[in-house]
Amino acid sequence: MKRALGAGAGALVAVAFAGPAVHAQEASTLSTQLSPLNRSNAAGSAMVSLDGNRVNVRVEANGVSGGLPHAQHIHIGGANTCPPAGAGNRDEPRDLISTAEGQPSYGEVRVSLTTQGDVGADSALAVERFPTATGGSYVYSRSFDLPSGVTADDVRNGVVVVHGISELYADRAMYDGDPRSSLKPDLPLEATIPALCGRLAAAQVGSAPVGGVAAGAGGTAPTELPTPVVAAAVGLLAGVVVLLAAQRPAAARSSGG
Ligand SMILES: [Cu+2]
Repeated sequence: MKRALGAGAGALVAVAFAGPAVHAQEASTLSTQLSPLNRSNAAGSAMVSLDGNRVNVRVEANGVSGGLPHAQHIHIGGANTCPPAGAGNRDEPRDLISTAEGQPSYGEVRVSLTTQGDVGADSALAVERFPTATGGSYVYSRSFDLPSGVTADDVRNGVVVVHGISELYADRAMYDGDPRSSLKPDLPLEATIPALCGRLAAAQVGSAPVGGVAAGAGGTAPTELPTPVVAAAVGLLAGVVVLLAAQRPAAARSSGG
């Protein structure tokens, strides 16, 4: 009886190991902290779960222009990184980095993180289908199939960019001002300028989930919504770790994490 139980547990561990062992270099969960660009005073995080061509993307943004939509994308190409200070080479006293000026760093829009409908590059400026930052923050979560021509490997090199800063020119509460968008001249620069940027990387096992714990400062309702989901994921992971630890010699347990 005990022997049968042991074999069963062993099989379970083997199943748990199959994913990571086979895809050792293909992380299925990516994450990044989003850093402010163009003095946006914003902060955030992004997490991308990959399952073949299917992805779940979660973006949390705080301190972004309130009551306004924020275009957000996975950019792929260029140097696969966020633009450094000084990347904006326009004749601009504040050294602002337009979306176009950032492209040598993060490449072009390949996935549009819309709330519904198309997620391809054609939806890059579909303003009505991007999340609105009620109260200056939002949490976005959506599962979708990658658009044609974009692979999971592309996404592993992706950079998440959130756009829109209304505080730069004229009325601070709306996208306005004279400077024009580098993407679409009939839009103000404020509507498309990068506000947050983060390069996706394999999520580290044992690290705190991105954006899940350090959300105490704002305490806004949208921030708290997905916590149970994160907690469930962490709980599941912890269960696997405990299961694995139980199968190892005692000496090996201290190295977990
Ligand atoms: Cu973008």
